[in-house]
Amino acid sequence: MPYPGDNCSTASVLTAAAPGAVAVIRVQAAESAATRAFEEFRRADRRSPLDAEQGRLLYGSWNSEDLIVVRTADATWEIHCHGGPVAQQRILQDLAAAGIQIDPVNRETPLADDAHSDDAQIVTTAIQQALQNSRTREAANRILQQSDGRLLQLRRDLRSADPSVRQQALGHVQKWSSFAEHLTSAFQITLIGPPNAGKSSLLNALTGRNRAIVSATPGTTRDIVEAETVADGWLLRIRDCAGIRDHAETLPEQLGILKARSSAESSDLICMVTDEQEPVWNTQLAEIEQASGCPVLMIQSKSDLRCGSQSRSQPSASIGRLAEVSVSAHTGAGLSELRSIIVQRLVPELPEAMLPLPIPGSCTDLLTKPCR
Ligand SMILES: Nc1nc2c(ncn2[C@@H]2O[C@H](COP(=O)(O)OP(=O)(O)OP(=O)(O)O)[C@@H](O)[C@H]2O)c(=O)[nH]1
Ligand SMILES: [Mg+2]
Repeated sequence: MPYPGDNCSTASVLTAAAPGAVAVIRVQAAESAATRAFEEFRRADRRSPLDAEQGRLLYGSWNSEDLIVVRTADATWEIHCHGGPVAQQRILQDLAAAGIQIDPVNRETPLADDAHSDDAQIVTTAIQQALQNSRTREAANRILQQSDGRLLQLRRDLRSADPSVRQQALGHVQKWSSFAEHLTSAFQITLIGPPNAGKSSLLNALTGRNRAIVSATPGTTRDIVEAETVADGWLLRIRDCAGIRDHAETLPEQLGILKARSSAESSDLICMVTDEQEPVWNTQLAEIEQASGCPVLMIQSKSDLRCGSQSRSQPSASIGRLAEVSVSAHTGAGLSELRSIIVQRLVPELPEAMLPLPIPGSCTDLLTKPCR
């Protein structure tokens, strides 16, 4: 889309009129007006929103307030600022001073449909809360994409839809609910395996932190140790647990194993770590694998100790089937492959860019509550 003429530059507040945590101001402006307007936007790297790629979040400040600017089309930007009226007003004044005409009352916003303003409020609140809770740029981007009115449109469509169409829409909510939920919360991954398999070393290597104690003494880890990392834009909370064996000798060891099993039960993914050099498999590990309600990924550790001719296609002697990835926490070999496989297991499919997503909280209510 070309830049509009100077006298067609406009700014509209897209969020509801009531004060909220975040306000979104859309600016459609001629190049000269946009240049003047964004003079107030400061970033350490001095990058201008006029040159930004579409969809990239630019963090910066405006009148000493932290905010985000995102270019959504050639000549259109969104300013995501504090939702208080004073903060919004100061930005609108600066935009007006730059020659941009301010739309009086959210005229064009899909979120301000008077007839269904309670629905609009639900969506606005859910998106604001989700944005506040998102921890990665990719997640924030996906949530922001939802603020273009698509959720309200779906709601409107559902009002007039027959029951089978409504059913389909609910199926859609179901299908993407885990995806949407993890835009604001971490995936839980549990590292399970026999003692000394290299679980704690793997936790440290994957998260880049010296979080868990590593030692050559089997049974070092007793309690659960967790740490977070981001892979392909997804937040992962990885838990390292006590090594599992069939005849635990002491009460602390038995309790540690119970905790490990319970963590595995509440996980989104179990990583079964076994040391190919010292294959150990036991009935408890087999039980955890069989009873798991989530995907199980087989990992061979300590690949640096393996003879050169062996590769990841070797079946694990202990498990009797293929390990899916071999890693070395010491050399880092296989770690990036492991990260990719973990993400594939957790997010096997991505929604199309234009799909409405059941953003956690009220959005799900909005799509599931009966239409008036
Ligand atoms: N060569 C090599 N040694 C490793 C690797 N990962 C772990 N180790 C060694 O294996 C031993 C056990 O490692 P840990 O990470 O403590 O194993 P664990 O599974 O957490 O053990 P427990 O907590 O006792 O169940 C230590 O001596 C580590 O240095 C690896 O990738 N390569
Ligand atoms: Mg350990």
